[in-house]
Amino acid sequence: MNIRIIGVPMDLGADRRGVDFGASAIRYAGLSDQLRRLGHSVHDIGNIVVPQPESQPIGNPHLKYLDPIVQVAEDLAQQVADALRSNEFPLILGGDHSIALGSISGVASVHRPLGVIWIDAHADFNTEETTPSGNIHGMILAALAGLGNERLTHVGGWTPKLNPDNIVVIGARDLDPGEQALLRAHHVHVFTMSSIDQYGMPEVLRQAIELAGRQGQGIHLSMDMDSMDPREAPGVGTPVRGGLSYREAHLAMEMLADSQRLVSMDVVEVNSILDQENATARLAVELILSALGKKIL
Ligand code: 4U7
Ligand code: MN
Ligand code: MN
Ligand code: MN
Repeated sequence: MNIRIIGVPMDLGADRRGVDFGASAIRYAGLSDQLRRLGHSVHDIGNIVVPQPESQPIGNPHLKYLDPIVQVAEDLAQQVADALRSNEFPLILGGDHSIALGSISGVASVHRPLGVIWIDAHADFNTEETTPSGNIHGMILAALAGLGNERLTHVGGWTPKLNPDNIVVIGARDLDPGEQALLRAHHVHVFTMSSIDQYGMPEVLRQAIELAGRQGQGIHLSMDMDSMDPREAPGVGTPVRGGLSYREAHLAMEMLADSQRLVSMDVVEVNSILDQENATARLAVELILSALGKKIL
């Protein structure tokens, strides 16, 4: 496979914490070399330009840094669509999860319909009405489904990017009250940590691939590293106890690779300031390798 790596040093969608170093930390952990060792060709185009929070007005407190976030999303969407049209698999490195607005808008402009598997401690299904924080990284999946502020929903000039019936959230364990109501009202498929405990990751992934790819479409994987248990991934902005184990996450990646349905992937929320000896970035590399075909035997 030909892989195009796109870094997005974004820390505007969260309260500034240090996830803007994430892309660099993942590269430093040896991503390109290891992908090449797997037999892929790798084209790293570097980072796209993202303004520093200190240089920007916060703006509306319910939609903090809306203008620069939308601007980056428009740019990233173009880059991602360009990669796909050049027959390259877009691998987007964050940055906070607001970057998925650009990555998925770009993928959905080429692969329509598109399924999404969103592995996260959170569902990122708030709108400006329900958000407790005003942080846009908590609103991205809703925006992609056409809900919330029009500037977020209309990146690329069209909406919605996703049908809720093809959205699957895995690993959720911290949902806000208004967010829960929206998830229910729009029938998003959510496999919480309790569902994973009850049914096991193999069954959850089998159903997730079936639901996200129901009409035979491609699937985008959005991997928020805070889905992992904080013991495995200490370097994330918003750690929540009771997350995925090392093997549960790897099995999910391996099953996605076996499905041969992935068309693109992003990895977000690695916070190298809070990390311990780059452990979270190294884990991110291992998970990417499993998702892109690395087998134990
Ligand atoms: B992430 C939160 F209130 N739900 O909206 C919010 F708990 O990309 C957190 O998944 C969102 O890390 C986390 O601010 C966004 C909060
Ligand atoms: Mn997230
Ligand atoms: Mn999260
Ligand atoms: Mn949340």
